[in-house]
Amino acid sequence: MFIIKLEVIKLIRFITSGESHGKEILGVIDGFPANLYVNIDYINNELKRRQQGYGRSKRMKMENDKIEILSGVNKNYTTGNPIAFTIENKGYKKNMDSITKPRPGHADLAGAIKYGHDDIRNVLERASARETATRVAIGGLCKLLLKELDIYIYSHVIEIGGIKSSKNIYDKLTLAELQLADESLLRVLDKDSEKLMIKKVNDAKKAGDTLGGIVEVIAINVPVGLGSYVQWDSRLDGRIAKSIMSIPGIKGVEIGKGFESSKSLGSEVHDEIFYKKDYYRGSNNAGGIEGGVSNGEDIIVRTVMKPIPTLKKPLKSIDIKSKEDTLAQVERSDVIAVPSLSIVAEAMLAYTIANEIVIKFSGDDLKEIKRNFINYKSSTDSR
Ligand code: EPS
Repeated sequence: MFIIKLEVIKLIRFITSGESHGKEILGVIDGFPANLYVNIDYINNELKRRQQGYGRSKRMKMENDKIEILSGVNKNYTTGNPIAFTIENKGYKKNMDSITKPRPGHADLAGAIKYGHDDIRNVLERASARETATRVAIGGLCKLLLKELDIYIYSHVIEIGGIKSSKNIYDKLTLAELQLADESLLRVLDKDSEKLMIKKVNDAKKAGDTLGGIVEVIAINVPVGLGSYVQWDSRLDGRIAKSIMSIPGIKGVEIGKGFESSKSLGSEVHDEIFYKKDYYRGSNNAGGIEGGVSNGEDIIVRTVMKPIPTLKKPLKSIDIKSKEDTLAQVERSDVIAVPSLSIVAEAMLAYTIANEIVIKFSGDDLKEIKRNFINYKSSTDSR
């Protein structure tokens, strides 16, 4: 008889709670290392970045997202205890009207059937992308941890409604330019394409319609050796894909050249290996991950958001009470939320990488993580 000994692996875990028009939204983070300085202004600025972006609803002008930390932080430093926080909903509403006309593309119908609700309000209030504000706060905390190790995450929008930006990480884009995404209305770095995209958003709005798009997220200075090929669920690419796919509205995730790489020969895709003081590659089509393990190159993730399902010119639906033909519920909503997705995807990538850092460099205390990290980097051929 085999006895399988289950190892207790240190992990950063989080859950969120709250509804779109409830009093507050909340998060609890467990397993976060002690002794990290929590720069609240930095986290609040991350929340502000998520609220920017052309094409969002009036709700974003109304909210002024800020976190209030309730536990796990003392005199601005993490204690190693679970960290709990809230974000106020200025859009708090009591006794909202019931909804019975599910919107195609939203969680409305499947959620109402699954949980046995006659009122779809119970589904959509939680399925709302409002929840992503809590993820951005958690991502902000993770980014602060990553900064201590000189790891940074950037993102920008590379496509909206089928219009492509000419600048992406594989084409003409520099790191310096990437850092300018915050200054753009749509987080697009090709100004000519951005103008066309803004027109497309305006046209969709006029027509009572919505749009989706594609975001590119890049993590730099990630060390070799995060994730593992030894077990299916420890692969870094699998973990990244799961965390990004879990963002509302996401329909696809690519690592590196992704789907594009299937069109090329192996000799054109794989990144040749060189050595000068350390290993380096001639290209990074793999997006920084080989065999489920980070290889020291930048981690490149692209993700696709479907068009927002709440349409001013609604699609056909069925009233779940009468079972009669109807048109879907019309609610105040966004025409597009791809620029916000860009920040949420940064947050989820930051969380996933921070989690891998804690697994690999097993720290309860930030100082211990730093020691292990520096020691590892100086004792291996790794960047
Ligand atoms: C959302 C609808 C809009 C968005 C909301 C997501 O809110 P409201 O119904 O109050 O106008 O603004 O996004 C957020 C509140 C947010 O913080 O991102 C929806 O239907 O999912």
